[in-house]
Amino acid sequence: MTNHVTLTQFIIEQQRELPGVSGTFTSLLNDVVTACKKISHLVNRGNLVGVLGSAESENVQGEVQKKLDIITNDIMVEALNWTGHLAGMASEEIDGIIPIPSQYPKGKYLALFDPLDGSSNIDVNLAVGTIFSILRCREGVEPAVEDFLRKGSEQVCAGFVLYGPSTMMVLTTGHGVNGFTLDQDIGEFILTHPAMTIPAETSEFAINMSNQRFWEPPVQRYIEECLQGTEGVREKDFNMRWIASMVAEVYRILTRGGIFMYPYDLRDPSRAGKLRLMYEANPMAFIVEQAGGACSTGRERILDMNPTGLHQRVPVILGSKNEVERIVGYHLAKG
Ligand code: AFP
Repeated sequence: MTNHVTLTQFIIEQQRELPGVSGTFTSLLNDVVTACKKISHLVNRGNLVGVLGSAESENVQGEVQKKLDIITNDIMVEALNWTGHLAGMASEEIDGIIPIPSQYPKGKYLALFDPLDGSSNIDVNLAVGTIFSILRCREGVEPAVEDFLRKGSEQVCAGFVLYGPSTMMVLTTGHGVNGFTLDQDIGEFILTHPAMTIPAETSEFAINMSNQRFWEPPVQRYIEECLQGTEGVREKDFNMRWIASMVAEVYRILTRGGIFMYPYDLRDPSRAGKLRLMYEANPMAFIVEQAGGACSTGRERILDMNPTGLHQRVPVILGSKNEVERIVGYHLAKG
């Protein structure tokens, strides 16, 4: 019988290598895994359990919430708030920080999450996911917003779970990227994709083309050159994908390379982009860089950004390193 490595075993063995490790982080990760298994089950059951469709509410970003946005947020909070591993939480669905109820002990980590990314896909039965980011917190303090507003390069761990044809967890603790598949029969994530790496070259791009007229010249130039294919300066044909679910796009890039962009958008100068720094861009940037790829706003490495707000939006260009560097070069050359 094959000796499968479970996610818990993998993390315990990885943590053993590090000095002074208490096991708290492994336990915290198990809390996240428990929540994501519950979410996976609900997403899979869909309308059999009446969870699809819109709720009668908007989130802090002014977006109409799906019922599952609210339910999955509650699942994350309820799985994480009592275990004593966290000092506080922040969610894409909630305005301020989420404190740990006073009756529970506080831990030394902060968790930030997008409980159901790509939720507009849920009613059409396409891939959605959960994205999470773990930061260390000063011990013994009641965390304030400033404690969460730390550079992406300070993340202790980042991961996402893709609820697709199979449920996958992709994880980094700063020592490469590993992928685990949920074995539904035994309820365990099993290491199936060790040491994931993103090829430096690609001929596949993902961008919402309907926003083309709002892009800045460097992105216009890059996409135009891709579209010219063998007849243009790139001298090769490109393929396009757009799933409208960042977890699914990043997973594809981790498995076969590619470039994903939600660039700066001239529609509304007060909103630098669509994606949120703390819940989407930072964790994905950590994962992508750990897999050998790159992630930039076009002008700045995402992981170097000093966050200014819990729900700050940023332009995101990520994926195969050579392509990201080319687009950054176009920004530096001003188009
Ligand atoms: P939702 O969670 O509101 O569906 O947004 C998903 C997302 O943040 C990201 O996962 C997608 O890549 C992107 O937005 C899709 O944006 P468009 O709706 O412009 O295609």
